[in-house]
Amino acid sequence: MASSEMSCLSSDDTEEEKMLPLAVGATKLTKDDIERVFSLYDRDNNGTIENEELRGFLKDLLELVKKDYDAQDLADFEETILRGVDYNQDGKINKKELTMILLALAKHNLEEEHSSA
Ligand SMILES: [Ca+2]
Ligand SMILES: [Ca+2]
Repeated sequence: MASSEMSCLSSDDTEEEKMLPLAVGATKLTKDDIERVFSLYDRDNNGTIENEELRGFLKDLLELVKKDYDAQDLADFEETILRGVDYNQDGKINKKELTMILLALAKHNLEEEHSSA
């Protein structure tokens, strides 16, 4: 009957590739992309990206849009993101909220010339 073969769930993460779909300039996001990004950052799998997870996510995001950033930029960025997409105001990013961020980013990639000094 059911041959339980213990399908190996062990993930070798030898390669340290953190490829965000938007890094390659994707303007079309699939549900898979979002799932992938979400699970990449939601390390404890509790359904939200928060605290250090959020910090890491924001850092990666900021690097995409800005090469030179400092702690202040990161703090501003976090505030902007949370104010913009944290609909339930819990200071965490859930999958729905992440979707909004990724969509906004994809749009940003398109427009690209929104330079505010
Ligand atoms: Ca989490
Ligand atoms: Ca939230």
